[in-house]
Amino acid sequence: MEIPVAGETLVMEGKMRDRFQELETRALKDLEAVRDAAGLERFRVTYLGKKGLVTSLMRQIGSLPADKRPEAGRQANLLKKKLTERFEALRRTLSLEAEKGTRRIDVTLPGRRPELGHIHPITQTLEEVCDIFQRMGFRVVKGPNIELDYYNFEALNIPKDHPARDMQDTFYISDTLLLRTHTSPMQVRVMESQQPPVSIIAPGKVYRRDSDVSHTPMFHQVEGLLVDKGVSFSHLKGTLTSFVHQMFGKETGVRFRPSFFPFTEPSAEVDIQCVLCRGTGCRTCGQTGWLEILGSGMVDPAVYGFVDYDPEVYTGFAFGMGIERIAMLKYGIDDIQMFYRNEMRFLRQF
Ligand code: 2NL
Repeated sequence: MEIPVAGETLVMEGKMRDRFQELETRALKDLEAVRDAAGLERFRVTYLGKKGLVTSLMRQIGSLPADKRPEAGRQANLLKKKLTERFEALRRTLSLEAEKGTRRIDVTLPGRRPELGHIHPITQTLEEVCDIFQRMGFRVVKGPNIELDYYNFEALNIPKDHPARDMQDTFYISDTLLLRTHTSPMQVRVMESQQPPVSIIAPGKVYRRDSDVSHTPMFHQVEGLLVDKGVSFSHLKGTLTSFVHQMFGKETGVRFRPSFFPFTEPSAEVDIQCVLCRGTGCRTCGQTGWLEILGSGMVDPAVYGFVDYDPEVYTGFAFGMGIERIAMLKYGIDDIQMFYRNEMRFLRQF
């Protein structure tokens, strides 16, 4: 570019004024072409910096005749002020535009929702099981987690020396108090308080001294009891088959396998066709094609003796299931401890 060279002797006022005019025109044209911070800085160095063109032109004023200097000085100051103002104005505009690019708000985006709490998968499963039985006419009863030894064991035909009472399995609080190991005690309390007909389910927490990959010291159970005149094993089969079909789908196969419980006779365990391999055999079902999901049986007449029901008049069936196990099968989870690690990434999925 054509620039007035520092040190060149300028004698004529007219020539000096032309140079100011020429510099201003060029500077404003250059400034107009500036698009970003880098261009702005180049402009500042070229014109306004210590070694810039405006400064160098100002230095030349000293070599003018004394009577021309004041006017030339005024011109120079005006030029510097004008360019500085335009430069600052453009700098503000550019920095606003840069900010727009990074901090622009897109008002069309959906808002960020606050994370809501939700029902734990075990509670969801517990409620689903209860809903199914409630629709079949069972009434929900709840009771204390700390129970009398009498309701938890004695009245359920589990006498003092029975292996199920082992210190290994039960959290005892005192000689007579314990953390309930099943929810049956509540059903005994109901039978004690009313004569048949009775049809109830007892959901809730139960406790056993067990903790490993397949056991937690606290887990959830739903137990059911139905006592009336003329209740038979076919009522048990029909009720539990209907439950399985509602819980796992009506195409799911069901089988009843002889078993033993101290409080039922006869007793049966209920298996469902493996939900993973659909009965062909896999790791989860131990190649059998079947999964055990609940225990059941006809209420042992010995139990009626404790609650003053006449075993010659009434019969009934009862069942019990672990909710963690049902939830694991339903959602395909292979580690029971997952339910109690409180990992949000796990829990959020339900
Ligand atoms: C299981 C097996 C069962 C019962 C629970 C019961 C309750 C009363 C009388 C008779 Cl009051 N029986 N409950 C009966 C059979 C099996 O549970 O595997 N639970 C997880």
